Amino acid sequence: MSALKPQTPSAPLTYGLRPAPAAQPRPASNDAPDTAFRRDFVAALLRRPRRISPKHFYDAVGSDLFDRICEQPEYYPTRTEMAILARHAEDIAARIGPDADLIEFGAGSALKIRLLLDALPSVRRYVPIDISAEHLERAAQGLRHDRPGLDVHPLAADFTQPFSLPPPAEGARSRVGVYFGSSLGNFDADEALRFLRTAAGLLRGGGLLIGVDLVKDPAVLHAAYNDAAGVTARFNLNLLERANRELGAGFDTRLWAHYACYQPLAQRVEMHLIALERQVVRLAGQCFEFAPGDSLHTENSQKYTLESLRALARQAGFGIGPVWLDTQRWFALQWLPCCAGAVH
Ligand code: AVI
Repeated sequence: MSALKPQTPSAPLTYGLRPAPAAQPRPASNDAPDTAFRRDFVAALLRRPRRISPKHFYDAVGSDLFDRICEQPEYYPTRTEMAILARHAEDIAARIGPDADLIEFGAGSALKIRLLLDALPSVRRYVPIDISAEHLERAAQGLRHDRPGLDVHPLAADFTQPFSLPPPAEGARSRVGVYFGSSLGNFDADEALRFLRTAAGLLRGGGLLIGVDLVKDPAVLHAAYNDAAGVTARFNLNLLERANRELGAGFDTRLWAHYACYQPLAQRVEMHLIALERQVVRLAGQCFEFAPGDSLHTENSQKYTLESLRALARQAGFGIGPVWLDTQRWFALQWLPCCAGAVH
């Protein structure tokens, strides 16, 4: 971890942190549409400490950058989860059972579900849910093309807000959720419990297959969120670029640094954007001043133990089924059966 210390007195200050690539600030504007992003972004800058929900990373650019993070050698969660899925797909499919409707929360590019679908030819309907409509539609089209018999029903929604699922497909025996990628860890504790409770209500008679990242050597975690190619840094800084694109904000991203570090007491990686110089940014008719070292907290990525995950799942009303792990025990795919009940 770098200290907040200037490296050179003359050049732009980088405080030991990775400087951002050059950016094109846009003119400030007060007439950007009143979107959830605008409301949340302004509120985030007014709050102390400044903090925004990581769901706002995922515009089309951010979603593409996230896909690139998953390909970085240091970012082990995606390939580790894929390897667990590939190895145990038959066992997992046996738990899910025949004629299920599959609901995927935070589907993204729908890569992992393909491994499961191969082992579950009787799936009635696949409902990928994602906040990024563009990304979702692209993934759904690819899947329809590759699996012409599959009923793919994409839902562009923020599933942390109320939303409705399509009715069960004809002949569906159960509704099963999948939540890959340890995205549960991007919620705070209350949100995670709320999400799991909602899922337990929606998936009655079925269950939830959830992938979570486990507590491990902090050096491994540090590298995963500070990849050498700087893709995670670009992903983080894209939040400011998104504010420039959508809200006419005037952020100069060269004056901000990506900062990610593991917090052992909370067992989570925290990601921040840190101002490198004093600056004033106009946004939504207001001026926001930043001093060197000021932070915008952009993400928490909670790491779990099997015990902490299971305690949370039980609290939300799930039962505890088998878990599938990689040989290093870095990542877990946990089956959480729901109490019996009809498909609604
Ligand atoms: C989507 N989510 C589980 C990722 C994570 O690891 O927390 C997001 C991410 N942030 C930086 N790198 C990846």
